[in-house]
Amino acid sequence: MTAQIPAEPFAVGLPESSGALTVYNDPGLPGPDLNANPYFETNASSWTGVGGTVARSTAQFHEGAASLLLTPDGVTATVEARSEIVPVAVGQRYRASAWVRCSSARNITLALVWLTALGTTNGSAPTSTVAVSANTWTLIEFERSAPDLPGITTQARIAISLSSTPPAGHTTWIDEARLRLVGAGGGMYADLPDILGDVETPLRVTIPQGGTLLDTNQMSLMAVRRRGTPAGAPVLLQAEWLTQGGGTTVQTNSSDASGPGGNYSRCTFASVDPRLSSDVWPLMDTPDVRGRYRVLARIRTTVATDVIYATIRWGLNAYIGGLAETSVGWDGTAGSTAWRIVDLGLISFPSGADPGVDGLTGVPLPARGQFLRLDARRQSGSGNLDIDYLLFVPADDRLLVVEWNDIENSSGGDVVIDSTTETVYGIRDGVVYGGGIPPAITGWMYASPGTPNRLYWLRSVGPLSLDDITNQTSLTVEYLPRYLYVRPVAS
Ligand SMILES: [Ca+2]
Ligand SMILES: [Ca+2]
Repeated sequence: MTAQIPAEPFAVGLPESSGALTVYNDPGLPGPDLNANPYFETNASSWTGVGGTVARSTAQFHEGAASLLLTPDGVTATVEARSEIVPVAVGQRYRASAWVRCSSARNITLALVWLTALGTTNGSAPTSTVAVSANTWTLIEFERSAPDLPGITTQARIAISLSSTPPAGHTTWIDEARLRLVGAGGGMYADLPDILGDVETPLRVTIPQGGTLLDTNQMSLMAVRRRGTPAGAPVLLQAEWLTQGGGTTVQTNSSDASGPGGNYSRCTFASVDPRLSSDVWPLMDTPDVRGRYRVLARIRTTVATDVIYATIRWGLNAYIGGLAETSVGWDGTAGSTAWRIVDLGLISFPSGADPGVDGLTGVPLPARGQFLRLDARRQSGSGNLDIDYLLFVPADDRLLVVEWNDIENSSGGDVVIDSTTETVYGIRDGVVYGGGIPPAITGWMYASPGTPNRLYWLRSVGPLSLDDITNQTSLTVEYLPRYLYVRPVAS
């Protein structure tokens, strides 16, 4: 028998730092490339030609110094360059994209082919066909959710094709041919490194050069998910993915909105609610779906002084309940036509009674998504309401809102959200410029060992806090590992 000797009579370890974590303002950014060879810089591996040949080519390139050359055999009806097959998950949304260039003006199609575990195609593949000019690089890009019917989709590949028996002279170059998971690109969240210790610990979050946050009316929101697989939580619902209702249509691409293609919805109030609705969402039934979420909408009004109200309604298959209306336009003192992220209130997945766990085993039960509906009405004015996306921020753990204009200005300095001392302050050259009135909601941030910790960061929220989709924030997260009794030797 060996005796366990306490290493040191300390219950607190040495300070740990995450290093700089970059959080992007756009929650729709896709994650890393899922296919192995999108750029063709070294070879043409992982790609197959059908009705023609594929080979690496340095004659043309959109990225780096090489691309994939697809040469039709001149006799096959549909000629295709196919990627390898990669795993996907039902209900998750994927972005397919490729730059293409053809020796002749013609139509070129990008397809996202869903496959079962057996490798058989699952339903018709969504496609996007673009008429390209001769010898001109053109981007083809779209997003789609992996379907769960009629079979189970577990794999996918992308394919670039030329139809109508292309002649051999329709040589086509392909570059940056990518398949990516939407929302996995560090938009509005950062995953913390494994937390040391054996109990939860408060976080000190520093935003270097964060003094730019201290503009009048600027507010930010921080929250944490630290159970299950945080990446499995429902987060982003783009307006353009939803069923467009009364007086509401998807608008052509705007670079200041999130998503490819037509990327926001415009409500002209020409007819009545609902403005946007969704069948059951998300499609995944997992314990990670469960929870209370704060629903935020990225919106703008085309006339600054319009008085507009919005509300979210939800239920199992149709709406059975709703939240109080929220004013999303003119607040009576200041108005803007810029994009803002406004709070519509709290909802739960699932709605109604939820045991949470199997009472016999304690194992968390999967939870189902919900029917969702956004209603909006114009109380006064003449303009439109534009809706970019709905965002679901976990609200059943820690959640904090900072009103930066209450903080003393340390222009050019850092700002700190310090849950160890429960203060928010500006600091420059090691000198504290002072805290102000406490944040509106003070769920100070904690992280836990033994589970993934995902920190949500919404740089600009609230009715007067203008959101720039191209913005990003650098966060440094520090903490002291905490132990129930003693700190082990290895820490
Ligand atoms: Ca390339
Ligand atoms: Ca959008």
